[in-house]
Amino acid sequence: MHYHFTTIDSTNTWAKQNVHLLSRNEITLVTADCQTAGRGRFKRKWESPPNQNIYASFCFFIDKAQQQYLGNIPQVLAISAVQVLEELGFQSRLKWPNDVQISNKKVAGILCETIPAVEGLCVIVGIGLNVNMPLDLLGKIDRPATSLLVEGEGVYDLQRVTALLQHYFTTNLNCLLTEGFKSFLDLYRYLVSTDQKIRFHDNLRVWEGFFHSIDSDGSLNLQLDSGEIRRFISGEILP
Ligand code: BT5
Repeated sequence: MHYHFTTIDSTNTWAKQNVHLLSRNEITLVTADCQTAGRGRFKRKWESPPNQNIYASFCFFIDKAQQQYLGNIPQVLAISAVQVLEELGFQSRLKWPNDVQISNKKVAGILCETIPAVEGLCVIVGIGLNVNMPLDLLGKIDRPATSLLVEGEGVYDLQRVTALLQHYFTTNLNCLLTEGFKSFLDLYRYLVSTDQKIRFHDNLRVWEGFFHSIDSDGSLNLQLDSGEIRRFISGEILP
């Protein structure tokens, strides 16, 4: 099932408000040409100008046993975006947990939300991927941002890029939910730069330390000055 809108407030918000329209047995894709209230994490805004970028939410149901992989779902969508970009000729990397970057500039961001459902959860994982966004609009964003147009050669077909993303994510999600994150761990560790001093916000307070490693479940291991290693399953590395 695929719902497409010319203009919508946010594809994630629409999906959350219309759970009854989402398929129980397959991924429902919700896309829009433009978002008037695109959302990032922590109530931040996602710039969503018309007809330039991909704004897509993948919606599906997981059962109780699969909930152990919830934190890995946005990571696997980020990996899928990297694979799409690679197929298009771009080398990208990840900033933990799931920002997609080209040359240290953000090209895609991911927002994963859930709603309680019978015997499990409805997962709504949204991605904004800057495809044909020009430099002047990117320059208005308060953190370094880029697009395929700026990094590559010319304009990209949004439908083709969306179809590629749908293909990779469908395959990867199936693998995650049946086999677990171990199949992605080597690639994820390769794509995320560790071994650096970072400031880290865990939704409660700011930590300073050394980004020691990625744990086997995809979480971040932060080494504090005391030598202690603390494991975080969510939060963000501060700029
Ligand atoms: C994210 O949040 O990166 C999640 C973005 C998810 C957007 C998709 S679009 C489809 C679906 N529907 C929605 O409403 N949302 C999802 P966060 O890590 O909090 O990053 C937000 C920050 O990224 C902002 O505060 C800006 O600094 C920056 N930013 C905003 N718009 C951007 C853009 N188009 N490209 C790059 N960076 C941007």
